[in-house]
Amino acid sequence: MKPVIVEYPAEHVALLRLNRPEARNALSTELRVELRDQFNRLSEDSSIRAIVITGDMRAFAAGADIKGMVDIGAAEMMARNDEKNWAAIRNCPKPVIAAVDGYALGGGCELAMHADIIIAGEAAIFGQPEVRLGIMPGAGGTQRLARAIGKYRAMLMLLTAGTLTAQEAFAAGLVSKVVDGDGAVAEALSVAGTIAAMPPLAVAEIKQVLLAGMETNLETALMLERRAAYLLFETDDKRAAMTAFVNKNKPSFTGS
Ligand code: CO8
Repeated sequence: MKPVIVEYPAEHVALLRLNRPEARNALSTELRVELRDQFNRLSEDSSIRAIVITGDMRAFAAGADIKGMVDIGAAEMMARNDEKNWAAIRNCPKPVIAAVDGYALGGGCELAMHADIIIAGEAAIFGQPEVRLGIMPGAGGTQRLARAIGKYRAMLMLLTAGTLTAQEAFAAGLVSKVVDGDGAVAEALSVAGTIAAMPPLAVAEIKQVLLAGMETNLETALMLERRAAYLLFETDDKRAAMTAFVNKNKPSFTGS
């Protein structure tokens, strides 16, 4: 069985389904390498404008594969160079939308937090329970969680292995939107379709500036924003979009 299933449910949209249901989509080395390869490929594929990543109804992903970590030490963890796998997702220039149903724990929660938008089914559960295993998050779980929900809620979750329901995660700022029943993937695809119909260069600049701006001071971030905003005035898609507005017709975008 392939650890990641790739589908193309709509024009310009790719859907990645984690496919280890028997292990609650635990992130085995094989699965991570496959995810890395897919993200590297989709990042380069100019026909793809948005990527949805999901698991199944029981689990988005229950974290790193604990069975593959029982007997390994620090040297082997370093040799695995898992950072390379995460970097492929982190550096993806296209918008990534996580559709989270069921458990998003440990590395699974970290994977969701690599996305730009998180759509949660109402039964989703988020947590970083690594402390229970005598370890801690290693793919952004302490840092991205604190940035998303603040120090005090993050500390409580991380130090007690506590979890958040979808609604709690939404209220805390970890989730973009909560949907009823099994509608998370459909909603994520709908959002992906909306983004895919936008001018791709504007989408790419917004993603890059928002993320880079969060890592720097406001003045520098505002300068980055202005530069990127000016740059977009040189694009064919800006001309097409504004001309279509004035002429009251529908533009199509080429990403140039
Ligand atoms: N790894 C391996 N196997 C898993 C994992 C996992 N993370 N989660 C579930 N499974 C397996 C179970 O072992 C079980 O297998 P089997 O049928 O062979 O016994 C099968 O999936 C089904 O699991 P359950 O019977 O437990 O299913 P439930 O629906 O009752 O419970 C839970 C689901 C709540 C998700 C439960 O399985 C659980 O608590 N899983 C572990 C969650 C966890 O602790 N995640 C954190 C892992 S550590 C991590 O992600 C970060 C590591 C960072 C390292 C540092 C890097 C630098």
